[in-house]
Amino acid sequence: MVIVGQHRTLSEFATSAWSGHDQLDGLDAVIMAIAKGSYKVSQKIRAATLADVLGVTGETNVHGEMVQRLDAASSDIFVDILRQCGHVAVIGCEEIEEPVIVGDDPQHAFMVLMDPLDGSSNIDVAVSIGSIFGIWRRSDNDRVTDASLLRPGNEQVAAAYIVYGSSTVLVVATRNSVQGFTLDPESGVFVLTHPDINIPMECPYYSTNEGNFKALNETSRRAVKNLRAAYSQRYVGSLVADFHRNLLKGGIFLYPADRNYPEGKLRLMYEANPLGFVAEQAGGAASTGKQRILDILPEHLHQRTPLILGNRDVVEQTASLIKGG
Ligand code: AHM
Ligand code: MG
Repeated sequence: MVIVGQHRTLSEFATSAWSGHDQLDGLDAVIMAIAKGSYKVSQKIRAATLADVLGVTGETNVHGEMVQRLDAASSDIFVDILRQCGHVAVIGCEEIEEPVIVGDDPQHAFMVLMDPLDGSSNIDVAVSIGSIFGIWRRSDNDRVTDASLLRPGNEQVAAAYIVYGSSTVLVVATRNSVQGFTLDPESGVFVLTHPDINIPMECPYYSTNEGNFKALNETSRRAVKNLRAAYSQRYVGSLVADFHRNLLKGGIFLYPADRNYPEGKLRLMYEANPLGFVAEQAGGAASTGKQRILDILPEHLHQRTPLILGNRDVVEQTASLIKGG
């Protein structure tokens, strides 16, 4: 059953909200490119086992074609589609060492940083995974270099993520609002299903890897114990899926620095900044425990960070415990 007719489509929303407005002019094309890419990725995910794309890069499938891992395939899909959309100057990608420079004509007004397939441990076990995008506006007439992407998260003009779960949902945040769209798998069209998302004040859930408890320092252990005492635990192990649930239902995600990851595990530019932006625009917060995520001045593209993300009050309380307050 095609449900598009009853809802406002992403394309209709994008044209009215994200084109012709100063800072956001052209954002509609970038978001539509992301949506188109995510439809292709969602189809690949659904067909993955049958299509034999879960193997290691370098294998050959029955058609004699090289088999691509799903994360490499997703990266290629989004890079191609963002290049072609005509509004993106440079792309930074978790899967690619160096930034992909597209061009610096005035119309190439946006810079995109992305984790094309988040939740690597869940890719081949049929559990929800996602894609994450941070979007910056290029300063007019600036030449685009590898260093152009090293900007703090508070300069993002938009951020988006897709969760490939029991349904495929695209959430887009700008400084005006956070909107959620669900993919109609028959038509390939996204429709507005979650207008004006605000994170609930209540915080029923905390999401953290409890298996890491012994590797935490004393203050982080205290913070986790505090969460245990107050909330139910939910942990998918795909950041996008954990964040999406907490955004809609209320909750907090925590991945502190630990013995295995002294700088934290998650990536500042591809994961923490975009989801931190979404969280803040929805009334939540994002912190390292010591500072606001969006205030960090990045030193390199692939740097990691501790991350506390979600309900504002609980993020602040948890950060203060981790700081040793
Ligand atoms: P990835 O980008 O390779 O998928 O790694 C990031 C993922 C997040 O999606 C998730 O929150 C976290 O790693 C889970 O880590 P762990 O398995 O250590 O709990
Ligand atoms: Mg990831």
